[in-house]
Amino acid sequence: MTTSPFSSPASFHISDKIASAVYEGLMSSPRWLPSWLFYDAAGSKLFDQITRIPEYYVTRTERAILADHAAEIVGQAATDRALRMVELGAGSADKTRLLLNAAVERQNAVFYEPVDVSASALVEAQMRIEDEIPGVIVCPRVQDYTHDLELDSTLPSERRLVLYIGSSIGNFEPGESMLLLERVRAALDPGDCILLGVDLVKDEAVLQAAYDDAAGVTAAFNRNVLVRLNRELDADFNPATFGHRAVWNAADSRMEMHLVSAKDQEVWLPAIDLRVKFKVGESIHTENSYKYRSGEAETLLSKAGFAPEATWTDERGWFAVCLARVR
Ligand code: AVI
Repeated sequence: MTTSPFSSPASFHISDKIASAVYEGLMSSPRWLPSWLFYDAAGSKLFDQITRIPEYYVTRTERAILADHAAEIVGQAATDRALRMVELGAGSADKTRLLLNAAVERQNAVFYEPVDVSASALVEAQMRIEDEIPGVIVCPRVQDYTHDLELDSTLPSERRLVLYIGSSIGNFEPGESMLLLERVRAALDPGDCILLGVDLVKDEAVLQAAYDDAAGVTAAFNRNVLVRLNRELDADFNPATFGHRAVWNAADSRMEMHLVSAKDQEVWLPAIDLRVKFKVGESIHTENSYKYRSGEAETLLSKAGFAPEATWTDERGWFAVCLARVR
C-alpha cells in the first residue's frame, strides 16, 4: 500500500496528484496552479460555454478550417490506405465530426480511438458519435496521454491519423509539448500522421478579449478552480475575493490567466495542512496558452520526428492546422 504524504480524515478522499500539485504550486513564489485543475465537471461545462462566446475565436476558426478542408486532410493523411483516427482527448464534438464524416465518405467505415483519462467522458463520446455517424466504430482508450500513450498495432492496409486539435498543445510548456509530440511519434508507425491545431499570434486586443470576455464566462472558469479546491481539499477560498486577470506575455508568446487577491487574506487548506497568506494584488498563475508564429508548429513537429506536409489556415491567419507524417 502506498501512503499519501498528506494526512486527511478517512472520510475525506483526496487525490495525491491534486494534493501534491496544489501544495507545490501554492508554496511557490510566484504562486501557481496547474491548468488541468480547471476541468472538473463544472469547469468542463464552462469551457464548453467559452467555445461559444463571441470573443473566443479559437474554436470557431479551427472549425471553419476543418469544414473547408476535411476531405483533403483525410485524403492526404490516408494516401492509399484506410484511415484509423485517434483523438487525444475525448472528442472535440463537431470538429471531430467533420473529419469522421469525411473519412466515412471516403472509406465507408472508420475506426475512431478517443484517448482520455476519464472513462465517463469516453462513454459519453462513444454513445454520441456512434449514434450520430453511422460507419464510425468507436474504440475508446482510457489513458493519460500526457504521461504515456500505447496504441495497438494496425493492419498493413491501415494508416493512423492522430488528432490533437483545439489548441490543446498551447496549454503545455515548450519542453512538455515537445515530449508529448515525441511520445505520440513513438506510438506511431512510419507513414502515420498527426493533425495539430495551433493558435497563432495576433493582435493583442483580440487575444485579450478572448481570455477576458464581456459576459465573464472565462472569469468564472478561472475562479472555478478555487471552488474545486474548496470542495476537494476542504479549503476556504472565497472566490469572490480573487479577480480574473488575462495578460498577453509577448516575450514568451503566451496568454496568461491569473487570480488576483483583492485584499490581504489567509486561506486554509486543511487536507494538505497548508495556510497561505495573500497580500492584496498577489496572484496565482493558473494558465498559459501559447500562441505560435507562422512556421513554429512545423519546426516543433520536425524536431519531434515528424515531416510536416501541409498547413491550412484561415483568411485572417489566426489559427493553423498542420498535418505531419512520421518519418
Ligand atoms: C483548452 N485550451 C486550449 C483553452 C485555451 O484557449 O488555452 C483553455 C482556455 N482558457 C481560457 N479560455 C480557454
